[in-house]
Amino acid sequence: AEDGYDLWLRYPPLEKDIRDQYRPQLQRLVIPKSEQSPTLKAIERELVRGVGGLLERRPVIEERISGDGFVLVATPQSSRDVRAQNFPLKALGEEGYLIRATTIRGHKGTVVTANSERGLLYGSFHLLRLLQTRSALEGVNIETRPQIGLRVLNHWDNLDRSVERGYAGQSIWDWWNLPDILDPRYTDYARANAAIGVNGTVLNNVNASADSLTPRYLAKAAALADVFRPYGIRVYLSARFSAPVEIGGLDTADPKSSAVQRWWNEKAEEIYRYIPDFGGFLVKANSEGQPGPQDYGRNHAEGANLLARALKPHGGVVMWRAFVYQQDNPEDRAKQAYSDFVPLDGQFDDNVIVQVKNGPIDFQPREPFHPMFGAMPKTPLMMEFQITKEYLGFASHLAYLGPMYEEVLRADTFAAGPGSTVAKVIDGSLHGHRLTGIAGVANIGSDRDWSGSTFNQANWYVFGRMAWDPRLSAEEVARDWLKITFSDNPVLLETGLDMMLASHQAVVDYMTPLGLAHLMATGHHYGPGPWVSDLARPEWNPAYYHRADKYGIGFDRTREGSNAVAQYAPAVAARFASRNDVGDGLLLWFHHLPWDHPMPSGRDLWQELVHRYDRGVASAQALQNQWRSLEPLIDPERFDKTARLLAVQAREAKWWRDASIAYFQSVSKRELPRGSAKPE
Ligand code: GCW
Repeated sequence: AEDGYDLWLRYPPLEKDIRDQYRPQLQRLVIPKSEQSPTLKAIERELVRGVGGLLERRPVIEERISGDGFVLVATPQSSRDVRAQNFPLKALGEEGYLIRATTIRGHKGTVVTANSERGLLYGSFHLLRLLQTRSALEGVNIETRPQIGLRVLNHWDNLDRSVERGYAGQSIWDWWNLPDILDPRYTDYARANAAIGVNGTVLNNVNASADSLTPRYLAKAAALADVFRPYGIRVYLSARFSAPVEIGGLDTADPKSSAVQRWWNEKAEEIYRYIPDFGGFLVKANSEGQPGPQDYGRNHAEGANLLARALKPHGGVVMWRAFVYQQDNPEDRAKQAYSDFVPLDGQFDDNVIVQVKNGPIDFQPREPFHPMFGAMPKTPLMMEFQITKEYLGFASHLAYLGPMYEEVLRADTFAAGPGSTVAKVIDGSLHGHRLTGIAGVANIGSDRDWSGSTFNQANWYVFGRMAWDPRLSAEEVARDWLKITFSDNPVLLETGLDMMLASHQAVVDYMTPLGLAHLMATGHHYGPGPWVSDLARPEWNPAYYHRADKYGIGFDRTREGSNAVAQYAPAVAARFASRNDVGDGLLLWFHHLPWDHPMPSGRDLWQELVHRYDRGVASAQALQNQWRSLEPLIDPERFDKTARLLAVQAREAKWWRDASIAYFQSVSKRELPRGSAKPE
């Protein structure tokens, strides 16, 4: 059944004409030494399954190439035939690969080669992707290596199997039955991630329980690490800063205490006994009530280095989060992380990487890029994207996040002159860092389709693809995904692409248009709540963000306001500070403007706001209609579930619009513009 379980590892028979073209090219599979290596075995299993399924004919497994139509998967060390070809592998590093059509000893075929078995793994998945997307093998010549080193999923999964901000069931980690029972799903999880190049996973929530570092749980994490290892995936854990007190019996977690340093050193040694290739720690400290170094009057660098020194002898890293803002701090929340971290540039140990959310507040439908990107040249910074849609309609709404990721990665920080994109900050090229990373907060759960809907899978997929190559466009990734997930029917592709590429802006329009942010209902963040203004922490109130009153709306972050613009490089600051140049998308993020402010459309601000809400609703309805038109091209199971979700989205887009406009109208006291849709 098409229940979505297979993700992008679907290998149904290709169209007959395409299949017939491929068959002679993929007759025999040669993977030297696969008997000894779990990774090579995994490759062989995948290729047999993939080629066998797509072409409805299993390739023959051979020791040595014996005829045309071979696929040789080997490093120069494992195959003399590869060695003899002298492929240019130097530039491919540890994980890159080369796929090339070639002739060996008179036989025509395809070689997948690399410097390591991990490279072979990624190359083999790429070969399968070529078939899934019906790309020609004739003359194929692909050379690629990942631009970013650590490409990791962050699971906000708790030890009781609940998932913070998870909307696809329970955690897939069955802690109770681990380590003895290994759900086959763990292997499929590893396959799916390897197929898109994800090479790390943080198993537990950043709001961490110290229990995850106890022997009982380390044994469970080790069992998962054993499953993932052949697929090139390392395990990391979120560490609770106060663990030395909670599970270590110490009376302090102060980084300056030698007993505390000793405790972490010993803990690291213990962890590496369980998991010899353990990746390291992810830490949320002094953020939203979590313990941290500031509890002892120490700063983030002192806290991060404490853990980094414990991991250092074993090769582990600390991913230290910059998502911090304090209770009772009067500073604009959008400025606080920069204020805390930028002065510490140069003070972090070399195995610390600071993990920064894409924007300065919190995964809002649209935010400007975080001002820390480019502002800490001496410190490696990694990106944190959210794949789960906490603020974008959970798993129910369709919002393809590719365009949002692309917008952020391509944003120019001007940190070292024009062209200093966020992508170049995080791939290390701008400031010459070797330690590089990108994290995605997973949208994975125990649901049969992993992510709560078919289209949500595309967000996991695009995260992986862009982590490998941040210069990819959202569109080309969406096209691949549609072909793999459904088919390459041109109507389906055209309509599907339209839907995906319009969907994120649609959500922005009906939730937080024109650069507004954080208008969601309290706590769960589902549905509108712009009227909320009485929460104890002011910066949790939507009113803190929109600042709407009789005269106008928006957050003034110019010099006259919070001056958050000054945290950006001068060229960027000047653009953001200008009402005319900032652009519609972020207008009210940076400016407080009167309701009658004239917009480029000829409407005034109030009319424009209403127009955007209407436009969002219209887009949500369009998604629904477009999908309906595809019914004959899609299997009933996935068609129906998606159709139902799109109906929910269209209904809730109206809810968002009507509630938001009703509220803003009660403040602005303005008439609804003529021609705008009447609230229902
Ligand atoms: O987006 C917010 C979420 C919290 C989350 C926090 C964070 C894990 O509402 O649930 O906590 O961000 O990123 O730490």
